[in-house]
Amino acid sequence: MKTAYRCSPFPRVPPRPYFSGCTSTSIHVSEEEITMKKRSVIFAIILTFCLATHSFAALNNSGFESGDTTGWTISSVPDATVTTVGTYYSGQGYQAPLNDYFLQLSAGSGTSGATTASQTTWVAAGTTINGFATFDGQDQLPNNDFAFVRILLGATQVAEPWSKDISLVGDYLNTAWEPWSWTATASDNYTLQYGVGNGGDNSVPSYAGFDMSSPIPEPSTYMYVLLAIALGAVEHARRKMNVRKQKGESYV
Ligand SMILES: [Ca+2]
Ligand SMILES: [Ca+2]
Repeated sequence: MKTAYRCSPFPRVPPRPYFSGCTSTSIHVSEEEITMKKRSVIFAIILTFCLATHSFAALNNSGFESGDTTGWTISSVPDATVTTVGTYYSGQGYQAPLNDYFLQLSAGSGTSGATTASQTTWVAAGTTINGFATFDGQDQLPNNDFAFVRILLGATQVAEPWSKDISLVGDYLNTAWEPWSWTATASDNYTLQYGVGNGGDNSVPSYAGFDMSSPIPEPSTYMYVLLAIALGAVEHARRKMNVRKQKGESYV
């Protein structure tokens, strides 16, 4: 049978000096307050750690909804066009897949490189980035114009989650909007790069379109938050038990 002795003359755990004299009521409130404060601090530390290490630092103007290329670094070849549009027609009609605007790049008249738009940001391990891309091929083989979505670490390409060229879509043909995604296996400062270029010669430039929404933290993030909540609850229970022991409560 469970019996509780709030002011037991023979406490199982020697009371602290301020527990003497049967002043347990006022002491009880004080200990609970201390426990709650400590629990809150621990909980905040765990949450801060989780959010700092497992959430994605969103790209600036990722969906081009500012109506321009704010936040993006542009590298273009001669005669290239870099613009944000809402609709566009070339063989088929294109409309922004996400909200009102998307980025449209043209291959210009260069052959040694592509027209690109790049942005570097911190990506936590396990985070997935999603987007949409389309290739509007204006040329014919052997002039193999191309377009891509690449992930870089510095100058090193670590992934190419989407790419198209004339050899894949056919002469003078284009694609609908196509989804792409990439998941970081390690945390680092990655560069997301969109591009389109000429192949073979420097004429008849092809086009490409790009759009994306704001990245969403992976389910793993929520798992860590749940873990933090669980740890907070365990810590609370442990401290509550300690308070009861100090007051000499028995649960035999
Ligand atoms: Ca958009
Ligand atoms: Ca071309």
